[in-house]
Amino acid sequence: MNHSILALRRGAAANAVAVLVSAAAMAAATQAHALAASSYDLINGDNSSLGTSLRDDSYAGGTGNKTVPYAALAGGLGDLTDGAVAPSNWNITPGPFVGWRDAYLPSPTISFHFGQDVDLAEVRVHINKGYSPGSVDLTMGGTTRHFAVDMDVSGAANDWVSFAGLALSGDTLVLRLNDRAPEIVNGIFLSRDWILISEVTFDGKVSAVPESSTHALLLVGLLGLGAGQRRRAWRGRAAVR
Ligand SMILES: [Ca+2]
Ligand SMILES: [Ca+2]
Repeated sequence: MNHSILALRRGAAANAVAVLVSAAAMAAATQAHALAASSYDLINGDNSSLGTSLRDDSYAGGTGNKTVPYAALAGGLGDLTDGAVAPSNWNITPGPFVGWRDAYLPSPTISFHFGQDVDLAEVRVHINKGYSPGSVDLTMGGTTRHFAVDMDVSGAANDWVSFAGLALSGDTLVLRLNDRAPEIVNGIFLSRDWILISEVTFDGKVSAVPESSTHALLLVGLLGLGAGQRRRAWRGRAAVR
């Protein structure tokens, strides 16, 4: 009688461990973290009025000529995902920026590919504050989220804007940077005739798959615990005899 209670307690403990293992595995799979795009497509940036490059200078791994303004670039990665954020204004550090003139491309659209289905929670865009879009549209899996962009233009030239609470799922994100009308801010005329950005980052997780390897591993773990319980229960009975 005593050993069967003991075995039962051991079984309960093993089940508790299994539940903990399961919760830990689920948490690891479901927590949002930085997601990397596998490639992106865009219309290349332009050269500045100073003749410096506001093109996607580091674009590689895809098709299109990165040295030609407004050339179609596809299938590669470049300035927008290289981890480098413009440290200063475009006339001092033009290289990190990709910029488009509204006379040629007022609302540039960039398609980011993830290579698998992801659940996207947040997108951050690093922007030159004097040349920001008026708003953005984020489209994924047939759903579009619209956000106004309102950046304080005082202080440093660059900052980032977070678009959070997206709850978008799919394998491709289309980011549309909408044209901004000229305006006067704090008595300063802002022509808004360019949009300049230097980096785009993503937060989310890979979408859940029904037959995941995590579940298969958990099943193996549970079977192993069951075998251990049976062995211990048998040893308990042998010792009492
Ligand atoms: Ca960058
Ligand atoms: Ca550049």
